[in-house]
This record gives sequence, C-alpha cells and structure tokens, in this order.
Amino acid sequence: MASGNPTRTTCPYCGVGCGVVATPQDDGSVAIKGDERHPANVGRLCSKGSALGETLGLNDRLTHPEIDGRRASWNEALDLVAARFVETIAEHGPESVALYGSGQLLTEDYYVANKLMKGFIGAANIDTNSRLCMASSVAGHIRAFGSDTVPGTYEDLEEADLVVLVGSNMTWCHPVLFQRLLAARERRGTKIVVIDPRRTVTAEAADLHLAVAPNSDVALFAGLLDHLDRMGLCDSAYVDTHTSGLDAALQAARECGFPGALNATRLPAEQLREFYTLWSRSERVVTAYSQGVNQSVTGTDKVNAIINCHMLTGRIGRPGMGPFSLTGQPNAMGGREVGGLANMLAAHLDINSASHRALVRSFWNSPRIAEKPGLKAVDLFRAVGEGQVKAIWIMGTNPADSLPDADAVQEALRRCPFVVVSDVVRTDTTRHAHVLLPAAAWAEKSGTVTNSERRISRQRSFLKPPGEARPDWRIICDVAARMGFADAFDYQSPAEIFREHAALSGLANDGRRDFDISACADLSEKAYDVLEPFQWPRRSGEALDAGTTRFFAEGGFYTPDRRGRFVPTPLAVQSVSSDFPLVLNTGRIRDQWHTMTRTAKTPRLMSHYAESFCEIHSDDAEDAGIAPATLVRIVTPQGTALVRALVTERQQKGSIFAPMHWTDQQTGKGRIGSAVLAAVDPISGQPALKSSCARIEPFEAAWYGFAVLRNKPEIIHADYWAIARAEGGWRVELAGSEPVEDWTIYATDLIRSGEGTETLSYMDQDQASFRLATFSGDTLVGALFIAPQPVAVSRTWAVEHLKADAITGAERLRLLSGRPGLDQPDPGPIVCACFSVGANQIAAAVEHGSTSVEAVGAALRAGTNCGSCRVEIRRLIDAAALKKAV
Ligand SMILES: Nc1nc2c(c(=O)[nH]1)N[C@H]1C(S)=C(S)[C@@H](COP(=O)(O)OP(=O)(O)OC[C@H]3O[C@@H](n4cnc5c(=O)[nH]c(N)nc54)[C@H](O)[C@@H]3O)O[C@H]1N2
Ligand SMILES: Nc1nc2c(c(=O)[nH]1)N[C@H]1C(S)=C(S)[C@@H](COP(=O)(O)OP(=O)(O)OC[C@H]3O[C@@H](n4cnc5c(=O)[nH]c(N)nc54)[C@H](O)[C@@H]3O)O[C@H]1N2
Ligand code: SF4
Ligand SMILES: [Mo]
Repeated sequence: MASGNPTRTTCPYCGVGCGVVATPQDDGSVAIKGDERHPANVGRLCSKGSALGETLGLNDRLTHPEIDGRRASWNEALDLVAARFVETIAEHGPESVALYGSGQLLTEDYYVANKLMKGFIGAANIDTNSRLCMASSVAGHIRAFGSDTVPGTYEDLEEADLVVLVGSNMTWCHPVLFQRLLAARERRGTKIVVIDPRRTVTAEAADLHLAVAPNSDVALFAGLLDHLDRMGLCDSAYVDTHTSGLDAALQAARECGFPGALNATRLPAEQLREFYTLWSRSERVVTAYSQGVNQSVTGTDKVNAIINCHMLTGRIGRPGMGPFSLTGQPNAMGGREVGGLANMLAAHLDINSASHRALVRSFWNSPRIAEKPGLKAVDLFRAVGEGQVKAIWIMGTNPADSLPDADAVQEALRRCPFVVVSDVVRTDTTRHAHVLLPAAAWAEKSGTVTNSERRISRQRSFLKPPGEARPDWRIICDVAARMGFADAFDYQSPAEIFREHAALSGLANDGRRDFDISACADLSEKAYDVLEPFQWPRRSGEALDAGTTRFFAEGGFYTPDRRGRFVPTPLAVQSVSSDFPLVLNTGRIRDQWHTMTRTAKTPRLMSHYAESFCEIHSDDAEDAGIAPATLVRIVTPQGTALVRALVTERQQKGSIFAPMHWTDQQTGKGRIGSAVLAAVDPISGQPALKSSCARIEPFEAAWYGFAVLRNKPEIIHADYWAIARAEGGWRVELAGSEPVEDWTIYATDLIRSGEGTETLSYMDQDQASFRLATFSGDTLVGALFIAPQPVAVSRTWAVEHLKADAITGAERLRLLSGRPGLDQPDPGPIVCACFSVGANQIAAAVEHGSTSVEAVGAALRAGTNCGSCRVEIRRLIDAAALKKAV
C-alpha cells in the first residue's frame, strides 16, 4: 500500500521512552514500528506501543470547546476561563485557583503551565499526577543528593552482574527495558532478584523472588546496610570524601539488623541471607525501583534506605551500578525538570530559596513569584472539596479515577464553582467540567519528553488535530494572554518554549545544579525539528551527541557541602485492624494504560483481561467463601468495588491485588479508586496506593451473564457489569442479585437488534440457564448467555462470531449451545496480544512438541514481537510438563 512520509516520534506511554516510526497510509490508517535509531529501544516496541495505530480513531474525540455542556467557540471558552480565574484571584487571592497537570504533558506544555502559575498568578497551587507516581523518588533523591537526580542510565542494567527490582513489575510496566535486561542476562549471566509481595510475571522470570510482607522494604534495606557494614564493605575512601551522616544512618540500621529485617519481611532466613550475600558480592549492582517503593506511607524512606546501601559501598554512578528510579509516565522526568510539582521551582531550582525565586522571577520578568510551596495533589483536592480552592484547571489526567478516595474527589469537583478540563476524550473527570477544552493528542502534538534515563526525545506530529482541537501549550498561552500576560506567553512554536527552558536551566548554574541543557538555548527551529535523542546534562557549548552521562561516581552532590547524605530510616509499625484485615494492593496489567482512555479502544489489548479483578490467595478466598470466577466485593473504610475473583497462589496470604485501570466508563461498580485510602507519605505527599486496609465479601449472585454485542448498549441493567471492545463489537460480563423475570425481554433490550433479524433462544428446564442469539442475515447481532454460576463459555471463541460473515445453521446451534465444534477450535484466553494467540493454541503447540518458548514462537509467532507474554508462555509449558509428570 502506498504511504506518506515516516515520522520519527516517541511512544506516549511508559517512561522507557521508546522511539516510534509512524507512517500514515493511504487508507487513513497509520503504520507503527519501533525506531531502530532510538537508543532506548533500538527498534523494539511492546504490545501497547505496537497497537498505537489502533488508538488513533476519531469517533470519540473532543473536537470543539464546550461550556456547561453546550458547544462554544474557542474565544468564548478562553475568555471565560481567563475571566473566572482573574475574578477568583481578585476576590480570594492567588491561592484560590489551581492547576492540576500530568506527566503525559510535553515539556513545553508543562513549562508554560508552571510559568503561568508560579510566576504570573504568583502561587504554587500547581501539582500533577506525578505526585501519585514519582514524588517519593523526588523527595528521596533531594534528601540524599540535594537534587532530583537519577544517577545512572539504561546501559547500567545491561552492565550489571546483579539487578534488584524493588516494587517493579517491569515485564509488564517497562517491557522494552525488561527485554533489554533479559538479553543482557543471556550474554553475561546477570542475576535478577525481584522484591514484590506478589509472584508477578517479573518475579517468575527472576533468579530469586523475595515475596516480602507489604511495606517491609525499609527494614529489608536497613538490614542490608547493617550487613554490608558488618562485612567490611564500607567504601571508606568514598564515604569519607563524598558523604555525610553515615553514623546516624548506621545506628538506625543496627537497630533493625538481620532480626529486624527477618521479622518485618517474614522471609525465610536463608532467603534473606542469600539476598544479602548476593548484594554484598556483586560490585556491579543496580537496584531499580518503581511504585512498590514510591506509593507508600514510607515511600521516601524506602528510597533512601536503598540509596544508603549504594552510597556506603560507593556503588553509584559507575557503569553497571547505582540506584535507579524507573519513571512511569513518558514525561514524568520532563515535568520534574520544569518544576511541575507544587514544591518545586523551574529547572531544578528550589522554591524554598529566596535567591532561586529571585533568579526565576527576573528571568521571567514576572510581576511576582510563588513565595512558598503549594498544595500537593491529595491536599489540593481536599482544598477543592472544602471550598478554599474555587477554580481548578485539570489537564492531561483523570483524577476522578486515579486519585485515592476517588468518590470524594468527584464530590469535590461537583462542588467546585469553576472546573476547566483539557482532554482528548470524555472521561469520568470531564463530566464535572464547566469548560471542556479539546486538546490535540499524541499523533498531533510536537514537543519533547524526557525518559527514565534523562534522555530528551522529540515527539513529532504526523496527523492534523481533528476539528478545533489545539495543543496544550497553545491553550495555556491563550488563557495567559487573556489574563493580561500576553508578552510573556507570546510563543510561536514549541521550539521557542524549549529554548527558554534550556536557557533557564543554564542560568547562574556553573555546574551547581544537575539539570542543565543550556547547550540547547540557541537551538534553531530547524535544529529542534531534527533533534536527536540526547541525555542531560548538556551544558552550554557541549555537543549534544556527547554520549552517556552519569552522576556521583566522584561525589559532586548538589547539597550545600557537595556531600551525599545518608538518611536514617527508622522502622514504622504497620497498624492492623480486625474489620479490615487484608492489605489491598493496586497496580497495572500488561495491556492497559491507566484509566484506559486509549488502550480500551483496541480489542487486541482488551483480550488479555476484559474485566477488572481481585487477585486473592486461595486460603483467603476460602475463608471469605469466595469461589474462583465469582464476584467479590472489596470493602475498605473508604468505599467498595465489585470485581471478578481471581483465586491464585501468586498472591500472598493476607494481601489482595486489583488493577487500577477500570473506570465508570467500563464497569458498573468496579472502580477501585472508590476503595483506595488517601493516606500519604508525610515527606513526599505521595499516596500509599498499594496498602489500603480492606476485607472481601462474596457477592451473592442470582445469575451470571455474558454477552457479545454488535452495538454498544446505552444502559446496562445489572448489579455487576463490565464492557470491553471486541473485534466487530463489544463483550459484556453481567451478574445480578435478583432473578430476572423475562430473559427474552432483557436480551432484546441489551442486543438492540432492530428490524429484520432472526432470534434463536433456549431455556433449560429449571429456568436457570438461558441462551439467545440474534442474527441479521448471516451475521451475528448479539448473543446472551445466562447461568446460575459464572458462565462457562469460551470468550475468545464466542467473540469471534462478531466478525464472522456467514454463520450457518449448525454453527448457530453450536453458538447457542455455547460449545465450539471440533472444526472450530477454541483459541482460549488471549496470551499474546501482539499476534492474538490464545492459551489453548499454545497448549496444543506444546502438545505437538513445541516445548520451549522459542519453539512456541516459531510455531505460532506468540511472544516474538514485544516478548512481554513470554513468561506466561513459559508458565503454560511448565504446566503441561507438570501434567505429563503426574
Ligand atoms: N502496562 C502498563 N505499563 C505502565 C503503566 C500502565 O498503566 N500500564 N503505567 C506507567 C506508569 S505511570 C507507572 S508509574 C509504572 C508503574 O510500574 P510498576 O511500579 O512496575 O507497576 P505497579 O503495578 O504499579 O506496581 C509494581 C509492583 O509493586 C508491588 N508492591 C506493592 N506493594 C509493595 C511493597 O510494599 N513492596 C514492594 N517491594 N513491592 C510492592 C506490586 O505488587 C506490583 O507488582 O508503569 C508504567 N508502565
Ligand atoms: N489505585 C491506584 N491509583 C493510581 C495508581 C496505582 O498504582 N493505583 N497509580 C498512579 C500513577 S503512578 C499514575 S501516573 C496515575 C495516572 O493517572 P491519570 O493521569 O489520571 O491517568 P490517565 O488515564 O493516563 O489520564 C490521562 C488523561 O489525559 C488525556 N490525554 C491524553 N493525551 C492528552 C494530551 O495530549 N493533552 C491532554 N490535555 N490530555 C491528554 C487522556 O485522555 C486521559 O484522560 O494514576 C495513579 N493512580
Ligand atoms: S516499553 Fe512499550 S509502552 Fe513503554 S515506551 Fe516502549 S513501546 Fe511504549
Ligand atoms: Mo505513574
């Protein structure tokens, strides 16, 4: 097929920051492949990145501004936003307004948002979803290093002998980087240790999995610090010359010691010893961590407990060693560079320093500057609820779902006198907007992002924004101009903003601050256009392609005395409650991105998990009377969520896990944010999204249902429902606590079949099971399966009927019976999303002699693209071997 010009851009999902080549095709589609020239991925993409082309559809995009739900012109909408902000500030002061941004904004968007708030409105009530994501890492870095610096690079993971992954499900969440790590293990025999209360796919791929008790990481690493010291592994030369505060940190570590670590983690002693020995013996060790560390009431202490061990041994900033914070969002780092958090200033300058504030104010030539840090996300939305913040502008994030105690957030937005939301689609948050602004989306925006290893890459547009959608930086500048700040926001292009950001980073810097990209301060439009990915710092005069940068091998920390600081990390006591005896852990699955506004558009990505779930250890399930695949109510002091029970041995006793992704758009009562507690780390303000106290209760279902539908139903009548896109239509899971009188009426209402259709149905004798299928000509309009237990129909097989174009008599009966015929093998639940390969297909290939992951790949292609399902394929092979053996 003929095609347009390829555009080199960056994936809008995770912090790995893979380069993508997007090529618009003549039929309107866009071909997506990995950029072989991008250093982060060298051509690879994961399942989400590969499916980007399928998320570009425009049918549900916001295409024009709205005021109170009616269409408005840009002029009207922008005038109103500016006027209401100006009025609110005049009446109640600058702290009565707020911005809430996102690590998914581009650096240029973020820079102008921060400039408007801190420099021109003159308060710091701008915070971002990075508070939920990276704040503990930022706080830990600043405590230890004096700056928010990630010392290492991705190459370190490839050059290490030991990689410890703490609270990171890297296989699913940073898939391409994980594949790089696995390739390095093949080459050099890297040992991988995973520290996670759950046996995740990442844990299964590891050489050692420490299934620690939730939140015992501080004790684990305090015990390690003590152990390293006892083994004489303190690098005295490094510690004496470059650090301070060891004694106090060691004292706290000694108080914990091996017994303290053993007690807190509840690990077998030999496992703990094995880990300490491995860490001690590996000079080249990287400790990489993510949300199991950050999202905790002790998140900042966890970060420092890890950094302490690296500083003690001098294993920092040299090839193959160091602490490494894996950032979540594509531009989490860029947001930190521009000072998007309420307690930071632009360019890694300190909001608490009068001289730094003066520096920024004079650089911006701004009338004022925020004098103190603003409210952090959880407090910010509390202040909205309590009426102190009277106008808020939310951009690029969906707090109605993603903040803890999300019902209270929705209530706060409902009460707020003026809510502005910039988004690309309708979400649970946009429902509360007085003014809704249509933003340009990934494919239509230009700017820069920074990945986990401080590498700045260009995002380049390759499609025109639909309707009247505009890039975020432009919207923000337009509002700023109408608020009276036209001169300071008179940018003509993202390049112009980037140059200013680069210039500020070099201002009065002289090596005193880590973040410096002043080499880009004079970048021409053309040079910005063709800018290759580069790693910071790049100080004025340095070549952009100067190669890898690392920090702190020779000290040079950014504290006043240039010494790195050890931080004592005392042990916190975890409180338990008999009403809520379980720990509710939440997080991610492989194929969904956050609140699913984009990934739910592709059937392929919905096939791995089509509904939300709660993973429960079999003993806990039994105690609570919950059978596999039934429904479970997760109850916390905050609220409840109703989801599918997934009973597994991968979950440790006493802990349950639910994905963060499902919202009111896809499920009736399964939004987990309703149940998550809003406790925060006292230092970073990051919510503890992984440890709400909870209990589980069975849902007494009178019936269960499953439907495949060509048309999306307008309303679904059921106590439980979850809807997902499927090839050719939709798939819906249902359940109710009350019997339904007439299933035929129910089915007709759900299927919305219209005229000229033919319906077959079947009701069994006890009236408990019912099946109905409606056809239009030879194609299926919808089918409904009802049973007193969870419906035992192969979902993949049933869903395939939606795209079949000639369903004949025998096939119709088989569909009605819910059982595939021999000529229609059931692929089983989809394991490989890239090539849509199901578990039954893999099992059959194993049966036919493909007994390695590679052989399965050769036979079915499964696992040969992004590789993030390879652990699951391995699991199926092992299960088959086990079955043969017994
Ligand atoms: N597929 C996919 N990938 C993503 C995203 C996505 O939405 N989908 N989002 C991106 C973003 S923004 C982020 S922040 C990252 C997050 O990436 P990760 O942090 O890897 O993902 P999570 O699933 O949130 O949590 C990681 C693990 O922490 C474990 N954990 C919970 N409590 C503890 C504890 O007390 N100690 C330890 N050691 N571990 C614990 C959980 O069991 C979980 O397996 O992923 C990024 N990548
Ligand atoms: N329970 C629980 N909750 C969590 C977490 C958890 O582990 N457990 N993790 C937390 C973490 S780490 C994160 S990062 C957050 C993520 O949470 P959110 O940021 O709330 O989630 P997203 O779905 O990524 O929201 C991004 C929004 O921006 C819109 N959008 C996309 N592109 C653009 C654009 O170019 N411009 C504009 N204006 N809008 C755009 C999307 O449509 C979407 O509505 O969730 C947090 N919440
Ligand atoms: S690993 Fe996947 S989601 Fe992350 S940037 Fe690369 S392609 Fe995108
Ligand atoms: Mo995140």
